[in-house]
Amino acid sequence: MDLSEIGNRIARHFVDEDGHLSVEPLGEGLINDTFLVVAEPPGGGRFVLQRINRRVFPEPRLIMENLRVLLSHITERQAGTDAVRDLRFPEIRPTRAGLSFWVDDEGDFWRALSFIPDTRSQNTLQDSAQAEEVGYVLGRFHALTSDLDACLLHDTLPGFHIAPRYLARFDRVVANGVGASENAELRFALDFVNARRSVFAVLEEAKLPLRVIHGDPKLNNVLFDAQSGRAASLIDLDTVKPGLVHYDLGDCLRSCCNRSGEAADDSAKVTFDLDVCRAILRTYFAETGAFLTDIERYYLYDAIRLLPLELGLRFLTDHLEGDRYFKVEQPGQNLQRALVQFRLAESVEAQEKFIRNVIDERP
Ligand code: GN1
Ligand code: MG
Repeated sequence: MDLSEIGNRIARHFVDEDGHLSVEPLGEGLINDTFLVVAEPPGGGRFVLQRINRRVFPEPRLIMENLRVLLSHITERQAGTDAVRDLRFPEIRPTRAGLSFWVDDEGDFWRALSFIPDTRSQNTLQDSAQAEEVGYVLGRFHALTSDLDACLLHDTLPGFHIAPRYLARFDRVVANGVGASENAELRFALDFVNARRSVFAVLEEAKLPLRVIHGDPKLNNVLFDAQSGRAASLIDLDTVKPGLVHYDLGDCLRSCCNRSGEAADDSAKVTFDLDVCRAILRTYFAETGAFLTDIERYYLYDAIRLLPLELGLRFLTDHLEGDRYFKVEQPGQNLQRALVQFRLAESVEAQEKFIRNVIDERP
């Protein structure tokens, strides 16, 4: 049975009536399996069905608990504010039995979320107006959650974004003899990491405040309103947890400022777009200026350099380990993804002075 058929069978547990369901793959996530389910009347409606990758998320239950805490906090915070700019977030769609997930015969966790209509997502930015919307939505997310006690959230993915741990894992893989190769691209990637070993611990050693973070605010997790083009939502809330805002900003900028996209064919052409960075930071700071401290601001450059390096290292390690974490369509794809991130990190390094100036521009 293929995955869509399995999805179709599972989707039934999330609808009350026995009408026809169409189930199609949705999005480009590299971890979970995601489907759009369209239920014909009498049940009616559209929703998003996901199988949580248990190899990545050891306790999927915690994801749903976090989601409840987060959504109720945000709903409360948005009540009474300027509703025109309210962000929309997916709601949990329970099973027929009223549970927040369905566990199948294999022990896999499935959950359903409401579909946010009249929006679209993108893999590359079109213009600086969109960049401003991205900065707004991430800043607004941090502002809305700035008074949510981070201790109320579980760590759904222990070690996520703790860069020295990725380096330690890489070292273990390489120490096992994996990666010794004449392949020039692989050699370049291994040397690239080794030349930057001291960079990986910078954020962890900086004693920065723990806040509520999104964890994965890359461009295609921003939904834009289909009519107005304004940011309407920040989706993919599975990695929301206590962390450093630096992970979020670094991740958002490595995704948006790479105008060639994460899947660029020619990594040599990948650069970090300073204008996009400026536009995102301007609107981000406008939303977060009230609580972001000078020390947090000081370390933003380090985050902008670290996050592409970190993701590149994660792709590279997964390539060396046989593509067990990130989905691939063909062998070598995780190495190509790593090269894209390393070229991006190189472009960040080359523009350090300018990026620091942009960070220092006050809104
Ligand atoms: C993964 O599955 P997806 O595409 O939402 C990864 C992110 C990476 C991203 C790169 C839990 O996110 O950290 O930045 O791929 N998520 C996890 O595309 O590892
Ligand atoms: Mg994700």
